[in-house]
Amino acid sequence: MDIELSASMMCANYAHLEHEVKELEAAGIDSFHIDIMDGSFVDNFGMGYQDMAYIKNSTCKTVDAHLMVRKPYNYLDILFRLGIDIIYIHPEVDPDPATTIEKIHNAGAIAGIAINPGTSIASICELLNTADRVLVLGVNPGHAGRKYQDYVDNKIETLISLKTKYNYEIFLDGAVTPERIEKWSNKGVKGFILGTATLFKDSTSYKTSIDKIKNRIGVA
Ligand code: S6P
Ligand code: MG
Repeated sequence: MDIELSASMMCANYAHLEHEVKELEAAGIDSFHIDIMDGSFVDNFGMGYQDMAYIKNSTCKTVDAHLMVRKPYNYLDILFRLGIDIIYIHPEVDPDPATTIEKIHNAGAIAGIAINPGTSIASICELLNTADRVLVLGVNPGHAGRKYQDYVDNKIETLISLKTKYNYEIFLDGAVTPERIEKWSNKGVKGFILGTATLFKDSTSYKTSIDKIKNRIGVA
């Protein structure tokens, strides 16, 4: 089974970012996830321009930006300049999400739509034609350590059933535990954003946590 494990860098130790990146790489992480917030769409501020530049320049692995912001279109040029590989937008706060996705594609980046627990598939269905990825939030957005919303399970099942028709990959973000990785990877979910529920939970080393996940689902 080919899955992708991504580190949510908002949960890492900011005082030692370079060390964190290197340690995560050595532990076998596949990519880095960077949460960007505007204090308006969500009541928090995530990482900033300098953090993104620093992480992007410290690794050869892919780096994504999860834009929890209103009007994500306005942030794209800065992300293109930094060479961010994957950009997730929340369509419900973009006046024209299809144009934003087109602009991401024209810049050669991968485009994803992020959907909150309270966002229905019906409301974003047309965008599935153009998005490369769907980032399903299992928690309400804006903070690490939030409670998983069980009703999201139905949405993940529906998105799995539509994924061949529309040709996208599904990633899960928020309260991702080893149990959820096992359950959903078996059903066809491709990637998992690891935060305080798994990777940044306690003093367990990143390698031990990642090995435990990989052993559990039977990948080397
Ligand atoms: C949530 C954000 C996430 C979190 C991550 C935290 O708004 O998009 O990327 O940083 O999910 O993980 P956890 O395990 O603390 O929920
Ligand atoms: Mg995120």
